[in-house]
Amino acid sequence: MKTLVIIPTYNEVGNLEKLVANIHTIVPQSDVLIIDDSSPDGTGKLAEQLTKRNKKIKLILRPHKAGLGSAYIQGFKYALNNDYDYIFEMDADLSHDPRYLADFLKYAPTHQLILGSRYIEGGSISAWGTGRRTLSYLANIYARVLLGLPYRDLTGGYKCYRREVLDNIGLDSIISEGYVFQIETTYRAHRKGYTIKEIPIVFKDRSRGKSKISRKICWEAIWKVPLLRFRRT
Ligand SMILES: Nc1nc2c(ncn2[C@@H]2O[C@H](COP(=O)(O)OP(=O)(O)O)[C@@H](O)[C@H]2O)c(=O)[nH]1
Ligand SMILES: [Mg+2]
Repeated sequence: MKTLVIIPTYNEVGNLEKLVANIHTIVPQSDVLIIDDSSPDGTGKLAEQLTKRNKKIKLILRPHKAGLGSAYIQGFKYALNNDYDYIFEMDADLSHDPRYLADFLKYAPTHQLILGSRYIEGGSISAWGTGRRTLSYLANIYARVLLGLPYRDLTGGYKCYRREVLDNIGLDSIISEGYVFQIETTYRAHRKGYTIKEIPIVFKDRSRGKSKISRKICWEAIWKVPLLRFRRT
């Protein structure tokens, strides 16, 4: 099975090299696709050097910061065009421990979408402050109730898709740009009837660099989640 780990980056120069090395320790067979939006801190230049050293590292360099959603869509299309079977999403900031990649792969033969979950037994968040925890908790309840979804963690970005999911959820009609993208993709997969499984992950706060969450991203989630439901009818 061909496996691809997609990592969107914006100002992650202090995290990227270690992350990619740790990924390859756990899943040496996997390719890694970095999607960098011309980070001012030189993440893209570092990524270019990494691709020269290792054929299993790929890079898409985009001219401007254009959001997480469009970065992932570009990565998903790359995965479909290059015949990958298992496609991962993962943050670059070392919040997502690569050791869980092995857990995801245990379930991938039997489940079409696997969600790394902070909110089921065995999962947790270490080190986020109360404000960020509350925001994440409320965002999850909001999406779960409005969209009628049974999953506990809808906003996480550590996920594994089988290719048929990406092929059939309609990548070109996705409306989300920021973090609500994670909710929209899981909602679409659920509505198509794909088998979805949550596995526990311990989420660590980033130790280097800054979070890109913003008011704009939060507002987008508030108004787009009901819109997703509305578009259904
Ligand atoms: N290419 C790209 N990556 C982004 C963008 N916004 C965020 N990211 C990356 O998406 C991941 C999650 O962002 P992060 O700031 O850690 O969010 P948080 O963990 O929710 O605070 C990280 O790998 C970021 O570098 C963007 O506009 N473009
Ligand atoms: Mg993060």
